[in-house]
Amino acid sequence: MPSIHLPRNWRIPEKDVTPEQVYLDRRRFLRAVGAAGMGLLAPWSLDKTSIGVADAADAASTELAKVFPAKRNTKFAVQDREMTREDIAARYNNFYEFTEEKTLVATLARNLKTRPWKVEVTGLVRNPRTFDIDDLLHEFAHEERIYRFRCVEAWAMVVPWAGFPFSELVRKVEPRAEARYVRMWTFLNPEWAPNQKNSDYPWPYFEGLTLAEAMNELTLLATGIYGHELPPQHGAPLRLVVPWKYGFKSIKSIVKMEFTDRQPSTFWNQLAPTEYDFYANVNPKVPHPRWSQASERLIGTRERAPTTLFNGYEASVAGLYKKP
Ligand SMILES: Nc1nc2c(c(=O)[nH]1)N[C@H]1C(S)=C(S)[C@@H](COP(=O)(O)O)O[C@H]1N2
Ligand SMILES: [Mo]
Repeated sequence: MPSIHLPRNWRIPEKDVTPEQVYLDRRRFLRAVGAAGMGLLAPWSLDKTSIGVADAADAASTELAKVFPAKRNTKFAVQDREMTREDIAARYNNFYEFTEEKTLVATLARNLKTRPWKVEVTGLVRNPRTFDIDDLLHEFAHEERIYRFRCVEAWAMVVPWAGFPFSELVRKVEPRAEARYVRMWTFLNPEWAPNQKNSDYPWPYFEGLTLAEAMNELTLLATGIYGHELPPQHGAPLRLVVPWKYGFKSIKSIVKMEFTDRQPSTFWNQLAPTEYDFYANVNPKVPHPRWSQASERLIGTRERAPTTLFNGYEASVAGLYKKP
């Protein structure tokens, strides 16, 4: 579609002012036109010699339009709470690599360069692989799921992620019998992320799950949110989402995973072991040493609501923690 310039969608200022539905309808329209145009209707699109540097962005956007919006999987819905408005969720972020000021993350994280981007999967697996993010987008069937999300700081939101089950990636790489955990790392690049040079945190951010947790049906590798690819502040181009755990487990902008036989140490546990444990399962009865976890604030509203065990996902995950 050389005639339609469609930049990366977080740079479309229009996105901020267009009601989400209009915006999505427009993307669906572009996707339909793109599909038809590549086939029969637009002979100029076959003229490879005209595809120059300027068209590379168009090509990337056309590819993304094949993935987003992903088809909603209605099995994963939230009945008792409204979805958080996109402009609220996208302006209230934790991404300490950039800043510790939630409302400034979106602006600073624009420096995150998400192409090219590789994700190395290594360790105790039969098929170690390094995925290019664009291959990963197409190799794994994407779906949309609406999840509750609960930060350890006692705020909560409800957002539509797009991505694929972590279990699908596990199946591809085939962990060896000894593998019990998976460890994950975020990028290290102080040129993009000022707080990686201005602070004494043990960068890069690292997290981990048990293999059973990674295999749970709720565990998602997300590449999108609100019907489009992840904007940088939400952890582009690939982040973890484990909705029954406190938000810090859901590591952003993943570059590497390692399957291992030992429980990995984690960023926040290393910094403050008495405050942030490896499991970090949402539990109203276990207060943080400095505040209660009994209730939570719903961002974008004036409401507080009671916290629920496993953030409302007890039926899916309680079995993971039953002593044999
Ligand atoms: N790499 C990285 N991942 C991270 C964080 C971070 O600072 N760096 N913050 C975590 C915390 S505390 C939360 S609550 C969520 C916030 O995700 P959101 O900004 O998309 O809502 O990301 C998590 N993942
Ligand atoms: Mo958090």
